[in-house]
Amino acid sequence: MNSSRLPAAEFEVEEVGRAVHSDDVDGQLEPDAGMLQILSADGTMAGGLTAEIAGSTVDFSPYLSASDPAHLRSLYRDMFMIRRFDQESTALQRQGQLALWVPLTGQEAAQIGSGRALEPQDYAFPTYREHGVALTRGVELPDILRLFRGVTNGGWDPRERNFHLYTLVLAAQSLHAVGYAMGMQRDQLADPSLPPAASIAYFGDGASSEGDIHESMVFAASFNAPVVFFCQNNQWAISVPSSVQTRVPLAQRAEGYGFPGIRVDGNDVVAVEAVTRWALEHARSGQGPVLIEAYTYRMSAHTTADDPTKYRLSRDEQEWQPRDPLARLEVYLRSAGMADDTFFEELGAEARAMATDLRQAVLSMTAPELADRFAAVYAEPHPLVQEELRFFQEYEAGFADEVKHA
Ligand SMILES: Cc1ncc(C[n+]2csc(CCOP(=O)(O)OP(=O)(O)O)c2C)c(N)n1
Ligand SMILES: [Mg+2]
Repeated sequence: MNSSRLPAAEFEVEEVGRAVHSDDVDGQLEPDAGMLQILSADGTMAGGLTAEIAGSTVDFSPYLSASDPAHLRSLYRDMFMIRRFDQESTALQRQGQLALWVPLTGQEAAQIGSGRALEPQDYAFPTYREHGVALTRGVELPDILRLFRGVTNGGWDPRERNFHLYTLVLAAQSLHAVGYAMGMQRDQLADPSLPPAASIAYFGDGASSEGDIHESMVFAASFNAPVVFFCQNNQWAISVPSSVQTRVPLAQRAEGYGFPGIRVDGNDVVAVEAVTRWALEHARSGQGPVLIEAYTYRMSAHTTADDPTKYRLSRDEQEWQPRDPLARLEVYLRSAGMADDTFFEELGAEARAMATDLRQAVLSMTAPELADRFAAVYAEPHPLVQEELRFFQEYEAGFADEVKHA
């Protein structure tokens, strides 16, 4: 792997004393430093994909789907549907139907590619942005919005999909993923007839600075846990550029823990899928953890509560437009004769129908009784919670007259 050292982030101090990033660093690491790619931004597919990992050459050919038209179309389909889902969810939030929305636009290839690499017995631990991975795990899309409408504490049964609930505490899910992987490792020892399985921990460039990530990686290495750490480096942690989180490409950190680290073009769905399939197989077959850094770009706001024009240049956003993960696959599918206008038109119609159904599903979601929330605090009744419930009920009863006259 490339071992280039990047310049330290330089800071200026504003009058108010807040550190700001200087323009010369501009939030960008060297984009191509050791990055694996097969489908380039202009839609050209390379002949193969190899990399030097831990002193030997790995050939990703057995994991590549580049020559399978139906598979490539289905990858495109997933990316297209989840982008449409993202747009509709943003609109629903703007219309007051969701409390908040976390957009994924720009990260479709990183999520669909890695999600499609998983086998049913593998287990994924997402952050709050992994709507694309949720789609690949068969989570019903309206269920994701139940959380953002505030009508549930979860949204789906993680055990049904081997897809954990969204985790908002940065990096906490990486510890869960390692613990789960160690459990699967022991289950496998106890019952060798179980299919080998791995877990995958999703996290961001900002979360990579959390102590939980360090602890997870130490444990994973010490116990040779079957876990893949999948870092989507979308180059921003809200308003903080990734160059403040690290002086080296994040994938290089794996070397210090003693397991392979791979930097892949996170906007190249074919490469992401191949590399993740390799990494999962590596983990499942007892060879230990792998760190994948999917180098991508958050093309939208951090959440609908954020305004990126306050801290990044539209010039940078425009620079990433031509590297769009969907556009490059569309160019390839068309030029290789694997998809025509009819395919894209039908997909457009299918996505519009999905968005209509999604909207109806959201509008028909009923709010839970607030009093029921008190029962979800502890498994057993608790005197303090019961006292608070009584207070709440008395408080609500104080408005009974108003409700009658309304
Ligand atoms: C432990 C913790 N600290 C801070 C936050 C507030 N917070 C929420 S998202 C976020 C940025 C995370 O950036 P990154 O890990 O790059 O993921 P991204 O949002 O870009 O997908 C922060 C600081 C939090 N949720 N949890
Ligand atoms: Mg980020």
